[in-house]
Amino acid sequence: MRRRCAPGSRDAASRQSPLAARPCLAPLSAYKDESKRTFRKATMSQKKKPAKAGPDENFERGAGGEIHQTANGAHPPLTTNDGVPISDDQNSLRSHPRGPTLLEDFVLRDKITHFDHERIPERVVHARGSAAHGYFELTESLEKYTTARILTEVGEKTPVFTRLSTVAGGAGSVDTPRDVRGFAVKFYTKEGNWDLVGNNIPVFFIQDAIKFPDLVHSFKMEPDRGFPQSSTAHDTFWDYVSLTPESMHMILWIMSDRTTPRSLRMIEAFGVHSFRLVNAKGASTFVKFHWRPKLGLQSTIWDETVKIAGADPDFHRRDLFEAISEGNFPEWEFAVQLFTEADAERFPFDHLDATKLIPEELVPLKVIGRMVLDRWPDNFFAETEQVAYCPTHVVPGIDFSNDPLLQGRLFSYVDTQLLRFNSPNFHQVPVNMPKCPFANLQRDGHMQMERPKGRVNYEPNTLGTDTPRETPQGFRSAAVTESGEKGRIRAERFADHYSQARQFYVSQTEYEQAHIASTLVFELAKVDHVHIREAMVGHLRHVDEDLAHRVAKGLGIDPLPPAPEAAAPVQDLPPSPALQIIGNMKDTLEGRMVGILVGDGSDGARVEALRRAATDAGAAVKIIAAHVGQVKLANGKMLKVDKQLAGTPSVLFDAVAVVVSEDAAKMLLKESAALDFVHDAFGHLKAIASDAGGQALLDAVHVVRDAGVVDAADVGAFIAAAKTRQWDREPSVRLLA
Ligand code: HDE
Repeated sequence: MRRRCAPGSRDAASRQSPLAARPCLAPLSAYKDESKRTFRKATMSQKKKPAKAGPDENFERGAGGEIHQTANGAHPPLTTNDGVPISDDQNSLRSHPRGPTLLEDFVLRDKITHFDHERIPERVVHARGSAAHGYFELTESLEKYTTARILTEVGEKTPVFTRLSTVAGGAGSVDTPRDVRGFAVKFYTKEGNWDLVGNNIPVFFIQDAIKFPDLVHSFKMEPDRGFPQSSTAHDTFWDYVSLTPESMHMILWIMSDRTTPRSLRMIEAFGVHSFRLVNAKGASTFVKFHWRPKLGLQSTIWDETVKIAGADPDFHRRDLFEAISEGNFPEWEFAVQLFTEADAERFPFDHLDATKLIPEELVPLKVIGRMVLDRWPDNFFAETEQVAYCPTHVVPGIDFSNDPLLQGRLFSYVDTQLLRFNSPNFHQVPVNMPKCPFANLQRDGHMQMERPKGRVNYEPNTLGTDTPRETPQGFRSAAVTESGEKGRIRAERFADHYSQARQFYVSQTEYEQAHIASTLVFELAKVDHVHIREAMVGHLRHVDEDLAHRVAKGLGIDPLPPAPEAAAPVQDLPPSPALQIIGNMKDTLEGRMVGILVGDGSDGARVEALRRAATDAGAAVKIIAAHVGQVKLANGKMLKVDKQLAGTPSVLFDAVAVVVSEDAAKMLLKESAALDFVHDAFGHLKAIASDAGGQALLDAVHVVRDAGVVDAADVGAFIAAAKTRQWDREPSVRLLA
């Protein structure tokens, strides 16, 4: 069996290219004995002998000059999905060289059909996500409260797979819209999988699951025009919200900088609902779950966020990937708030209402463990896309509460996975499979991967000698007494829609309050219908009269519209500083990125001192210049350049330094990217270090010295300033509402 090529053409190609210095007729004997190998074996042999990077001698030219790769010891033969070796993967089967393609070409159809089916329906919400493997380690036992081994076996490391997502945009949308971030953790425990599917905001828009489709329809792109892709700044969202007072608390959170995180490694996350822990005696305690980032909270400023979206649409995914690849493993503390039914009775709100949080000042957080993400998935589709989280996945010792939002979620997620996978066997996809033994008598179905043996597929039975049986250690629901009148009724205590929104607002620093007010103006200014803007300002009057004034002024609304009637009196709850971002930031350069702009003639010693100090403080450092390659320093040495200025604006860094010779500065004054570099760093309240050359750029964009603009020679001052943002600078660079 020999492969045919167009007469004469191969010889012509061989004369031109060393690649083609191979016989015209490639013998299929290159595949000899390969037919006996299974695909799995071939893959294993590939692992043993890593493939050489780049072209090797196993390439040849085809009739049309195309490149064919041939099998050898390291590369297994290419086959169809049925294992048939393929001799030519570059040309479909034609009736003659210039003739139509033949329907019998099963190699073509095998490949194209599979390609046509490459996508599964993207998630209706949280479609864009990034994920990583890691582990959870328990540091304090909750034995008193639960039998769950993952919460009682101190020191045990439980594998996890964690997916972080935006909510509104599609799978291909940018990483940095103003949006909630999903935080879904699959714990592969010894007693089965536990999925804790949370968000980076501790409350939700609505109190009842029945409202979810309307909420989602309102914030996703508008159905007639197909935009905006991943933004709430449009009429339908605010129309819905203006008619849904229970969403006001969440609105305050999403208008804060919580929805513009600097990095997924720097977000706090929450299980949102109350769950129950059940102990060995069957007694249950309520629990709220919290994740706190080791690197502290850090957000970006809106103008910065907007520019990041253009500079790097994959900003968060890349950041997570690079951090994990470099061994800077993201880490979160795991904490719980525990309370009893009697405690809950005394709260000035109903904890079953997902629009309410329990302030830390009321029920303190107890840190009981940590999660470290230390391995990027091998394959995005197989793992990040196919992971299927379901809040129903709990283990013995953890149970649900009656939160009506959670109750609805218990139905929704499995239903969604059935659509996405078109199969009840999605638990057999490796990323979803429990790592503990599992067995039952469920059988068959689309894409069944298992081959159960024997004749017994039912229970109870007498015929099966090793069929699975119920166990006393199995899951038991908390024995809770339920009574009351059946009906479509919302509990009276759910009626307070404004008190915690007010508490959130008054708990913020003045900078954060200004950002909330400005974001509301920005979002509502994008709403065309004036009555919707006015309705929103009316709601804000219940939250804080000053906030309503600021937003009304920004929208040109005068006089203030009336506030709608509140269903319950608005309470003045005590401020909770734990709700701030600024209060939860850490003065650190750990996990941050510093950019140093250089050029030919830069002072090498100065660059090196800055680089070393930033690296020692835990930051990653990138050298930027007008071109990549190298620059020649003043001392004649060459310095490697990591990034090109035009594609690397300062929004990608937490602090920047400009160390350029005066000659280089003259050139850079003609480069808008260089001017934007310093102008934006200043506007985004970042630390800037500059030498005399750098000063010329600063002067050109009217950057004035302040605590965060320092001499490049003063490395200590730069590092100290780089660990935080210069909040006091903000009024001089931005007109906030
Ligand atoms: Fe979700 N949500 N959700 N959600 N949710 C989904 O499930 C749903 C809610 C959250 O990385 C979907 O597999 C309903 C609250 C995250 O794969 C879907 C309700 C919280 C993720 C679904 C809510 C979340 C989802 C879409 C109201 C925070 C991404 C794809 C009753 C506690 C998980 C999928 C991942 C995903 C339904 C409300 C978090 C449609 C009906 C509250 C992090 O099933």
